[in-house]
Amino acid sequence: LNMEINLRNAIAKNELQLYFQPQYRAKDRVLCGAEVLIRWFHQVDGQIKMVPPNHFIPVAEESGLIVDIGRWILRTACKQLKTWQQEGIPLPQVSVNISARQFSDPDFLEMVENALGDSELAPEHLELEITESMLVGDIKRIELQLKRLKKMGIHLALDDFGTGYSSLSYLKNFPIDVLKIDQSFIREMTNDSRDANIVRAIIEMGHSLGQKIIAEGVETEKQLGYLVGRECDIIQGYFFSPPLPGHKMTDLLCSER
Ligand code: G
Ligand code: G
Ligand code: MN
Ligand code: NA
Repeated sequence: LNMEINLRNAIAKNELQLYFQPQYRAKDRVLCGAEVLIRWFHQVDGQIKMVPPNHFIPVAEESGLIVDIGRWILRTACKQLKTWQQEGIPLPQVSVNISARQFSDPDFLEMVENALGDSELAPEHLELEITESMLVGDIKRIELQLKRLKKMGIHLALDDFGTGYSSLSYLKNFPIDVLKIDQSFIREMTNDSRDANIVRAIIEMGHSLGQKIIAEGVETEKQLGYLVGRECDIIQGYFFSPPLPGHKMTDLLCSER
């Protein structure tokens, strides 16, 4: 409850910050996007402590605060990318995590439209990350919502792919552009042939459905080599970069220009 009260004030107190984790095209290592990851720098008695998102996002979800926080995240991400574009240091796209509660909010589509409209960011520069767990329930409503987002020109990515409970048949009906292979498969891939085989199968299946594949949590040259060999499209992970605060991301964009 304490955390909920503190979190309620976090936006107003400027305690939330966007971090950006660069994503690179596997075949030529060209920077092609960034995932937005939230950080909470909570001030207590003059001390600043970083509260990790796995601690406060669930609290934000349960309390419903995620609707306001998620709106702030999306709007801030769109504005930041637009600013980089205007400064001549463009990034092709930002990818923003959407939580289940946000996605099922009746005003979600309008919120996304407003974030794009107010920032004047073109929709093709925005990707939304949803998870398999959000694809169960009212299938007709979900399908309609995804199709409307697609029609707006936004890209859709399925995060943590392979760890949820959704049926693969959804991949046939839902307009998903990108599969993000969960870190847990990448971690053991070069030690455990079962993980390597799952990764290979996800890449082949995704490609056969016209999807791009992102590998997350790539930390080693060996993992990168395997993924490049299997024609994985995009690489994200500590091998290239951890999530960076905005000013560090600006430095990186300038150096890659
Ligand atoms: O960045 P980190 O690895 O600490 O993130 C931990 C978890 O928090 C991940 O599952 C990630 O999806 C989630 N998370 C990070 N940033 C956001 C965000 O902006 N919105 C939502 N809904 N979840 C986030
Ligand atoms: O659930 P989601 O995929 O959105 O969460 C991404 C999380 O993974 C973030 O907390 C991010 O900080 C973390 N992360 C990003 N790259 C790596 C990596 O190479 N190794 C590990 N262990 N974690 C990573
Ligand atoms: Mn994600
Ligand atoms: Na993930």
